[in-house]
Amino acid sequence: MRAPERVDAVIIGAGFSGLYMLKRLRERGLEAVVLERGDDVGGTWYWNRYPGARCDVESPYYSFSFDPELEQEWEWTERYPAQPELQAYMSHVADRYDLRRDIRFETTVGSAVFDDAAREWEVTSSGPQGEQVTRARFCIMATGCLSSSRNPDIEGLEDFTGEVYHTGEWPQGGVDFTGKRVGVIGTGSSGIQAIPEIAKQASHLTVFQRTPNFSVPALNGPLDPEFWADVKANYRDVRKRARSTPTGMPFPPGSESALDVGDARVQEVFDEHWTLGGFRIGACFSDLGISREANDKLADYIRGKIDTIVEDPATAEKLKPRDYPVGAKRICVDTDYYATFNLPHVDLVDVRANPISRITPEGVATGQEEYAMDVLVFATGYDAMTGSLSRIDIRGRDGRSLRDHWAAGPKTYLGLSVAGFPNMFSVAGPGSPSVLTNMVTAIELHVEWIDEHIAYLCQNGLETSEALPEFEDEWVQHVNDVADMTLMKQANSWYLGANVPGKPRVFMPYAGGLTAYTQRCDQVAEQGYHGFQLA
Ligand code: NA7
Repeated sequence: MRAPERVDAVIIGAGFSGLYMLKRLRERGLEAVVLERGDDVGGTWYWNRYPGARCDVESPYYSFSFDPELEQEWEWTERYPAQPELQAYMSHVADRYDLRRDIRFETTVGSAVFDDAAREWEVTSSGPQGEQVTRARFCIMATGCLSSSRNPDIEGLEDFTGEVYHTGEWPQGGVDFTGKRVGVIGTGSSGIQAIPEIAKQASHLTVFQRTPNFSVPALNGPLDPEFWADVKANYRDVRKRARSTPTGMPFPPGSESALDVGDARVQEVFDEHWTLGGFRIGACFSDLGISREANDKLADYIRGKIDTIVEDPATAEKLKPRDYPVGAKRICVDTDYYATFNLPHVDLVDVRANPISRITPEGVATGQEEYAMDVLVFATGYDAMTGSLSRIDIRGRDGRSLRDHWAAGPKTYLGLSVAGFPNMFSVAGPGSPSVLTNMVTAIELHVEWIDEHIAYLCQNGLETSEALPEFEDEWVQHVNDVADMTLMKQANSWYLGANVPGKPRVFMPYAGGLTAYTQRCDQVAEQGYHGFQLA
C-alpha cells in the first residue's frame, strides 16, 4: 500500500455535488481531493447512459448558477437535456475550473473511519494503483441519491444465456438491440424513457410491469431560441426565483384549489399543462399533493389520456395506476411511452397479476408463460438515498458504524450531518429536499452551506462539528411529520425504501419544500450553528 495521502478534505463522488464542492473548498484555500468510482465526471449521469436517458427538469434550470459567465457560454440544445449533453456539460465544468487534477478516477471507496485521537477521517479506497489511504479533516459525501443500482433477487438470473444490463450501470459503448428479442423489467422513469427507444430497434419487446406509473408527455424538442435568449438575458432573476420556490424551479405552484374552482376550470388547467409538457401538471393546483380528492381529479385525467393514446383497451387498462395518488411516486416524463404499446412487436406483461417465477437460460418465466429473450434490461431502480452511503463502511466516534446508526432508517440533522460522525457532511443527504426538488438547486444550496460552515469552523479555531443527538431526533420527527401532511406516503415508492426488500420503511426526503428548508438552514447558521456540537 502507498503512503497515506493527507489533505484538508476528501470528497466522495464527482457528480454535480462533488465538482462544486471541490471548486468551493479549493477557492477557500483548502486542499481537497475527490474520489470517484467512474472513469470520468458526471455521477448519476455518468452511469445512466441508457437509450432515452434524459433529465426531467428543463435544461436552463438544471445547471450551475454560481458563475454568470458559465451560464452565458454554455449552449443547451434541447428543452430537456439528454445524458450525453449533461455529461458534456459536467466535463466542461471540470475542465473550465481545472478540477480534474484533484479527482482520482476509477477509485472505489471501501471505508471511511473517524480517527478519534487525530480527529481525522481515514478513507480507504482502491484504484488503478492499488489500495490508497486518504487522511482528511473533513469528509464530504457527494455520493448521490440514485447511485446504487439494484437488480432484484430473481432466481435463475445467473443461468440466463443472453445479455443482461441495468439502466443505472449502462455500458459506455451502448447496446445494439437490432433484431433482438428484448425484455425490460421495470416501468419507473428509467424504463419509461428506455422502452420507446429500445422498441425502435428490437425485433420484439416485452415489458414486465409490476406497478404502472403516471406518465406525462415531455414534449421535448430543440430549445426555443427566443425562450433561451430570454432566460440568458434574465438569468440572475431566473435563479433567484428558482431558489424561492418549494421545488427549486423558477415557477411557483398553482394557487387555486382543484376542489373550489369547478370542473370546467379544472379541465382547462389540466389541458393547459398537458399541452405545456412536463411534470408541472403535478403542482398546477395548490392541493394536489395534500388532498386525495383533489389528486383523484388529476389521476382520472391522466387515466383518460391513456385511453385516448393506447388502442387496445386491455393494455390501456393495465397501464393505468389505480392504487396510489399522482406524485406519490415521481411523475414520469416521457416521449411516446404509451403510444409504444400500439406497436405490433411490443407486449405488456402484468407481473403483479402473474409474478416472475424465475429467469431461465432462455428468458423469463411467470407462473403462466415463458418468454424467450436475447437481452434482459433491468430498469429496476436503486437502493435510493442511503444505498451509496451504506455500501461504504462508515465509522464515526468509537467505531460506531453508520449502518448500525441507520438500522431503523436514516437519521440526520437537516440531511447534512449525523450525530457521532464529526466533520462528515452529506450533500443532498436523506432528510433534505434533494430528490423532491431540482437537484442542482438543492445541491448548490448544500455545497454553499457546507463550505460556509467549514469556513466558520476554521475561522473560529473549532476542530469538529457534528449534529447533537436531540436535534437529529427532532429533525427526523419533523421530516416524518411533514411527510404525513402530504400524500407522499401513500405509495410503495423508493422515497420510502419500499422497493428494497428488508429496508426500513421511512420517508427519506424532506417534503417541506426548498424555501422552508433553506430558511431553516440559514437560521441554524445565523444562530452559530444551533443544534451542532462544535468543539
Ligand atoms: P424506480 O422508479 O425505482 O423504478 C423501478 C421499477 O422497477 C418499478 O417499476 C418497480 O416496480 C420495478 N421493479 C423493481 N423490482 C422489480 C421486480 N422484482 N419485479 C418487477 N419489477 C420490479 O427506478 P427508475 O430507475 O425508473 O427511476 C428512479 C428515479 O430516477 C426516478 O424516480 C427519477 O427521479 C429519476 P414497483 O414500482 O416497485 O412495483
